[in-house]
Amino acid sequence: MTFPTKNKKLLDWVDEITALCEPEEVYFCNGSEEEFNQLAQQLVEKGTFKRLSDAKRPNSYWAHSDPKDVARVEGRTFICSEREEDAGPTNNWSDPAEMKSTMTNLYRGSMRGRTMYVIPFMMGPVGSPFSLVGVEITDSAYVVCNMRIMATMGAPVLEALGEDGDFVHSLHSVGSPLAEGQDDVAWPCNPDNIFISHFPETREIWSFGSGYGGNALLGKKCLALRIASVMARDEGWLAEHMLLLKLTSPRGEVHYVTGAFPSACGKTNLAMLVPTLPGWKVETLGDDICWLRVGEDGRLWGLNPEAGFFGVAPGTSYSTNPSAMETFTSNTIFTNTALTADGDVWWEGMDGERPDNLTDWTGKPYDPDSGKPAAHPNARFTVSAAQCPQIAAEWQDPRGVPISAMLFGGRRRTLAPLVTEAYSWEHGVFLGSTMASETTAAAVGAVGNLRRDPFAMLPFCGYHMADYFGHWLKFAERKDLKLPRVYLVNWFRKDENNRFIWPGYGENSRVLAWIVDRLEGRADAQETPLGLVPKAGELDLDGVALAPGATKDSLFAIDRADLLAEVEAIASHYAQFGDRLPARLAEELSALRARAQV
Ligand code: GTP
Ligand code: SPV
Ligand code: MN
Repeated sequence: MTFPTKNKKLLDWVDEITALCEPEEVYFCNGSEEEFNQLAQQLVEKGTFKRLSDAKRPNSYWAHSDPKDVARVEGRTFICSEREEDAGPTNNWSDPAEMKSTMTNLYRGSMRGRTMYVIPFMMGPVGSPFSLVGVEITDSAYVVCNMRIMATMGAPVLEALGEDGDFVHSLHSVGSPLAEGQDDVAWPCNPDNIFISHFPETREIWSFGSGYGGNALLGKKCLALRIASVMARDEGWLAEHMLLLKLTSPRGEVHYVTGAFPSACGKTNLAMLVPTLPGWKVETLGDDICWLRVGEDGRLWGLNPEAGFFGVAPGTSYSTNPSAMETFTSNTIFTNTALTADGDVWWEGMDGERPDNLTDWTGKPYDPDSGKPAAHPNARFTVSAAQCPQIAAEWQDPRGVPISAMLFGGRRRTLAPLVTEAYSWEHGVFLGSTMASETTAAAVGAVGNLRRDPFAMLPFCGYHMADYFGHWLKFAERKDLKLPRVYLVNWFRKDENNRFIWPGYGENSRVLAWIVDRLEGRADAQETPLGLVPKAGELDLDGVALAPGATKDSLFAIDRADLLAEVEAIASHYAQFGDRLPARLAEELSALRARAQV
């Protein structure tokens, strides 16, 4: 086959991987709709995809994975920097040469009997100086179909690549070669040999064994976060696990806001918020990743590098997230949701009654008495961002948009108030670096355990976490900058009956409104040990349905014993970084301890 590129690095690499992985054939993707349709049809014939009813959800597909391949695998994710200390205590590290040798053995012949797809892709809008080009080589047509939604593919990418342009080498194999005449399975994978490896110095990604989400769609977490965070450290910008939204107040004031929440903690929902407060408007720019750079005006400018959403399905309904529901009415891939008898998708938390005769996410008839959910808790939809009814007109502006405020948040049943404003940028870095959240189904492992997840980047920072804190702090040293204000939010406080106190979703607009009032100098705040909270009457709670018996105090009260325990928990979290922890953060901790003990 002749390839539509003269890029020597790419042609050489394709040859090298072809020789290593021994695919039956090599296919160079052009990103066209026709190509997508052909691959989707092949996946239907193989049983990987089921086409949904065209009357219900045109041009959409349902897939269900191997039950051993349902989420990111943090324990098998590696940062293979030259020096172990550069990966830091929060990452798995492996020597790059050793990892390459181990994985080369795994890749040898791993694509036998399969087609090897070459996907040139771009993260970031075409024409933006900030966009990054990668090439993913994969033996999964499911990955190709998802990548076409999540990234830019095709001619503009090859043009940007040119004859000698470089790209992030992103290699992926499901690790399931087929012997002569062997039948394929619907979801090939190799769950006992998963490796998601990153080589930050050479900007390479090697993924093996999993076909699911961030393990396999390598432009997303692997490139746009883990590799990009290292580039950002070296070049003075930020690559963050953040949503990006545009907020317009009833007075017409426009503010762009980012939000860093851990996986399955509310980014997509906040990005597509439909305000309950009259006159407010939210428009969406991104739901998972934001790259931030200093603009000529000294502000931080944010850009969503993704073209689509890979969003959590369970819990999504017309009452919680109507915009998401309208986004995936067509042209969508659903993975690990349940399937209805009439060829549509369903999941727990969707509007209305649970339909009868469901097929569960494992492909079997659903037994409602099993006590198990019909959809996997990490079931996802893959859909183009352009289909979102409230997408902001400027979402692909090559310059990005200027950020007024950054939110950090997580799931904490206690302690963290509904909203807290940082005293300063440095205090904001302290809040980000000490974030904690209960674990979710987005990663393999136990759910509901409180863990520190600094900046929601614990699984995604490609270098030493303490150096990353230092990188954030450096922005404060530049006196020419007009940095955004930082807020900590928590939609997930619970009462003694384990009920969420705050209704969340559209009602979160009340918190956004207070933040704009702060930015515009209209609202007063009150000091607490954790930061500034709204003064009495400054947060509009008129008509809000809190959990029975709850008051504003239930959302903001800081229990003294909890606070003292938190100080010690932060101290032990920081202890893992030793001398590498920036002095400023140790000072912030001392200041918190002093405020807590008053
Ligand atoms: P990733 O794609 O994994 O990074 O997740 P995310 O941060 O985008 O989370 P998402 O918005 O998909 O929400 C995850 C789950 O939390 C869904 O089940 C939501 O319904 C639920 N959720 C989101 N926002 C709120 C909220 O304000 N309150 C409550 N109680 N639940 C929420
Ligand atoms: C996350 O886990 O934060 C996700 C889903 O956004 S995945 O792409 O699988 O990482
Ligand atoms: Mn995410």
